[in-house]
Amino acid sequence: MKVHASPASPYVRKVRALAVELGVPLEMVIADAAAADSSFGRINPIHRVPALELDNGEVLFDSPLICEYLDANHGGGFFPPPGPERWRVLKLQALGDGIMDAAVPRRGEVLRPEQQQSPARLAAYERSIRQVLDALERDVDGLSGVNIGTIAVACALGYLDFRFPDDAWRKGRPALEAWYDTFAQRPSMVQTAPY
Ligand SMILES: N[C@@H](CCC(=O)N[C@@H](CS)C(=O)NCC(=O)O)C(=O)O
Repeated sequence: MKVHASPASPYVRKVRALAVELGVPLEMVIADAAAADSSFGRINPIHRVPALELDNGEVLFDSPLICEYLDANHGGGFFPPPGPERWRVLKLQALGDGIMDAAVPRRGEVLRPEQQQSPARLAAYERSIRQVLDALERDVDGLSGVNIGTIAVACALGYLDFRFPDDAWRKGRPALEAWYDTFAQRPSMVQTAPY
């Protein structure tokens, strides 16, 4: 199996970290999802990474789907079965992905020439990130175990460190900081650090 990927993408990291946890070998193919020509559209018509190319040529995209596919076909355990624990873990994944959904376009916005940047959009991205971080700090006990939720949150925090080190997200959030410092030492996180 191949994952079409950018080594900086937190969504890609989530897939790769889960694959390491599951012990599934994944070949990483660097893709230019935003390429002006349409070549990547033959892999993923949405033009986003990650995209998982199966050995039979079929392609899956959107990181939650890819992660669930890997879990279902390679041992499982990172997506609980239907029931309260599953909804809790999927909600955690949504919070991690929510940070990514704000931080990735925020990065795009700050790369635009300054006079073209939208202060309102930047403020909205920053507010989402701040409020998710505050929610995680309030309910840090929910970050127990290793599952798709805790992996997603760790990848999101790693992306903030990578792209927005001046945010100092740890300030005022000691419980989240302590949790992340431990989780970030997992081999799945160390081996998938963004670059
Ligand atoms: N919901 C998607 C989001 C994926 C996504 O936004 N990936 C970014 C890279 S971090 C991308 O491919 N961007 C290319 C573009 O927007 O042109 C997922 O979970 O996989």
